[in-house]
Amino acid sequence: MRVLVTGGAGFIGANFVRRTVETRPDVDVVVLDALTYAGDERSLDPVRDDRLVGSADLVVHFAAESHNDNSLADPSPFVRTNVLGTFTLLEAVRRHDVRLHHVSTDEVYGDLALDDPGRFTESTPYDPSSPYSSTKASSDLLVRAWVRSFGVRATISNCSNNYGPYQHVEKFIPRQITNLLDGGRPKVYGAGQNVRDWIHVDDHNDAVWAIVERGAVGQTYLVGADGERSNLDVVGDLLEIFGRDRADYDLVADRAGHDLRYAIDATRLRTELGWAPRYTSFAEGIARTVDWYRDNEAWWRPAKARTEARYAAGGQ
Ligand code: TDX
Repeated sequence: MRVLVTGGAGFIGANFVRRTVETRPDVDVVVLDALTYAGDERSLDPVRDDRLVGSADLVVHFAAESHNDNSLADPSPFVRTNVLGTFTLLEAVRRHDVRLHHVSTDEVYGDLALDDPGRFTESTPYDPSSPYSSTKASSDLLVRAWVRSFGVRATISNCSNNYGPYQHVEKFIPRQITNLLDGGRPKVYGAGQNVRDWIHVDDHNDAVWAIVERGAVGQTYLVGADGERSNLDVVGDLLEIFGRDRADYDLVADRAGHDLRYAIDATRLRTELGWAPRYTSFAEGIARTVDWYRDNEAWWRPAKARTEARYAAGGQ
């Protein structure tokens, strides 16, 4: 089998590629990636001449602009990459009748109240809040329309917050780990009460393979590992790993429109496809992630200073 992975140099895509190459010797992987920080639709230019898609049995579409804070500062690359990029890919898989898996986010469903007993399911109405999540929601809707109108063989997954190795230092967990490695303090938006539903990136990518191999074309699957934690809980755990006081963090300016809580009900994925997460202990997963950042400073160091300078300019 030959798989084309868009965004294969990004966080989740790169973990998908590494894991696939390590565990599935029968699969050939081709990566299509802009190889710059700022993804843009040109990352999918090669698709337009069809050679890459035409020679693939499967396309897994990770390529996206993914950071909410960046989407607030400048939404335009999000529209180009997430909406036009997905459209471009859909037209290519349609022409060549190639199976597509589209990787998306739980943020398309908006947010939940802290005390809401409910969680997101596949039938929760779309209600995105940010420029980022609205462009991901748009891309999901394009995929659904191409399935219905043109018979494109596609599936969609909407996953909760990922953590693990190779995540950019702009994101919450790597930012705090690298601050702590530098002897600094975690920076928490608002009052730190926001809740995210954390899943290890390997568990997410195992779910992607389960959907590709056993999922129903046209279906959407929510991916989550029952990992709800407040941002203050996460920061407290990280501080403890570093032998620091759990209260040794700074509260900084809140994100505009900041989603309060995400929570995934992954019953369909678990019961219909038999998927289960292997990282059931957040404490263990996060400790291994801290070790990875400690051992791989050369990977994250180049982006750290400019990322922090950007946050500092915004009071964060
Ligand atoms: O320094 C920070 N301090 C802080 O308190 C940063 C960077 C974030 N936060 C908060 C904001 C969120 O409540 O931590 C939480 C997580 O923030 P992010 O890592 O920016 O993730 P989030 O906005 O939840 O979106 C992530 O999960 C869904 C990914 O970035 C998205 O691409 C994915 O779709």
